[in-house]
Amino acid sequence: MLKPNKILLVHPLGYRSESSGRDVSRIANIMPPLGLASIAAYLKKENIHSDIVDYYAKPFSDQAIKEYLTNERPSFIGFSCTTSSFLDGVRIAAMAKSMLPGIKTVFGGPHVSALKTKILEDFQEVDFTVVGEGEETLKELIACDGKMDATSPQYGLICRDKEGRPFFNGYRAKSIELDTLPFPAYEKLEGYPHAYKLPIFNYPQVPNSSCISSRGCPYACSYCDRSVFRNSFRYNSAEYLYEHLKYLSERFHIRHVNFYDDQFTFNRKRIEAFTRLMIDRPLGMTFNCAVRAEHIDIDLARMMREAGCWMISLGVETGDEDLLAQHRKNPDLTMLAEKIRMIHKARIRVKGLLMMGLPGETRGSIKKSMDYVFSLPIDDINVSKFTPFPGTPLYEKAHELGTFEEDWEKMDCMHFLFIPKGMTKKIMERFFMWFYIRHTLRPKMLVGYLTMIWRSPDSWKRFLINLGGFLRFAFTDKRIAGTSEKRLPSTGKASPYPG
Ligand code: B12
Ligand code: SF4
Repeated sequence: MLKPNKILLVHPLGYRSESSGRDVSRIANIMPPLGLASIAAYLKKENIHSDIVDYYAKPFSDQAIKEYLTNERPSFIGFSCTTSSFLDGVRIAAMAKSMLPGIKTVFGGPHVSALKTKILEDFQEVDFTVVGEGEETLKELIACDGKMDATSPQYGLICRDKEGRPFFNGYRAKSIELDTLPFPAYEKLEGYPHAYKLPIFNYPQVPNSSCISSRGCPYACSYCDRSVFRNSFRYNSAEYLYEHLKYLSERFHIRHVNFYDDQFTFNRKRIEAFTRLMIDRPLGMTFNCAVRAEHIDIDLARMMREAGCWMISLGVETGDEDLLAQHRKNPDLTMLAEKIRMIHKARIRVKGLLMMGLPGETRGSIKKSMDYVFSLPIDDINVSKFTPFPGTPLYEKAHELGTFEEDWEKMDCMHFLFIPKGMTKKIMERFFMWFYIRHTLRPKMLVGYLTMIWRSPDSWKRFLINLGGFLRFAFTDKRIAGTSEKRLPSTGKASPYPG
């Protein structure tokens, strides 16, 4: 007999556990699964018991899951998946079903929200998927012990009808008001906060954490998957946000927070009020956030700095105006440069987020991106390899715009799976490496990294301990060090779509 009202929530790794120690991406940062933590807190309020297993923080968790299933016998197991971690979730779901045949598996997150009924068509291991935000839909699913079908009135859920055909009866009519949600159940993440680490050189103090204070983004960039929260913008009030940080500080002694909101400053009034609270009633905490250049000005930047803002990330994507116009709709590189200089003037570090390999990318456009970035006071960069994710406007057209190897397990922005017309993988890899080498070897950057010895001493410690892994990545371009990356055992389903 399985226990109703009980669910094990799992954050899969996406590849074999044995590779985790050599995964340069995991070495560089390990983030708490905030979606699962939010769901767990919400379920607790609704008297539904949940526990969380996070393979990112504890890669060798198969045994822990087996023991949990044997001892606790939950009626549900739920998975939070991006595209690259989805097949690992399917592997664990199969393992759970082989141990407890009656257990019901439910998947949520961007990958299943984007692909909707296709997931249940192709993966028998998956009983339900939740499209969009998960708190209320999962509660309803567990409350009726999974006895939902195509005739049930609930929205946001995909299940199979009596003939076994996947069925989606649409999005939920109303989104959650974020101030009604309890703070995420960080306490259910084993080892929190010390098991989690923000990206190296991205924080001044430890312990630190990531945090979310809004959902959704009204823009529609061609490479961005907004299948979960879509195009509205909902947010926590300044007061809620302040109380959230206070809670993190008092309960877990967090001293720095990285906001992963898509549009932290989209509502200027909210951030003004938040900065006032942080200035008037200081918590001794610093924070980072990401903004779009249109939504920052010098007064706001100064207030943010006074409130503890340490670093702001901005999507630059490319220094080529034609490419920008195609993919981001606001090709004003002059305005972007002004905003970057302005943030720098407000004494906030600037991180530029770039993407290489968008459709239309050429040698010329990459060179333009380098020249643009190196002409600006940008302190840190992140260049990701463009990947056409399901749910993005570019996904459907990817095969027309270049060659695309749709291998989900490798869709982690660290592999060039899409090659734009006129380019080759080899050229792209060379430029990618060249971009980072040129960036890092500039005297200004070298001095900047040196100042991190006192501005972020913990980062230096981590950097030196893992120097071998980073150098190997720089020269072999392999996310997971070794002769070949350890893949999941083949399910024969790596990509059910034409490649
Ligand atoms: C923070 C973040 C990260 C962090 C940490 C991710 C983590 N551990 O959770 C880091 C930096 C490590 C990261 C890495 C990557 N990320 Co990321 N990331 C985000 C970001 C900005 C916020 C995620 C978040 O916390 N959201 C807030 C919570 C509350 O929402 P949520 O997690 O989606 O959960 C809700 C629902 O999805 C649903 N749900 C989720 N899980 C479950 C489970 C069940 C059972 C149910 C019922 C429901 C459910 O309910 C939740 C609450 O409402 C999102 C964009 C976004 N705004 O969401 C991108 C995003 C998820 N990332 C993305 C990508 C591409 C990546 C990377 C591949 C590359 C990269 N950009 O670095 C890697 C892949 C890592 C991996 N193996 O999964 C894409 C995913 C696209 C896709 N289809 O895969 C997104 C959507 C960005 C985008 N717009 O394109 N990411
Ligand atoms: S890339 Fe940023 S601005 Fe563009 S749609 Fe995605 S979240 Fe919004």
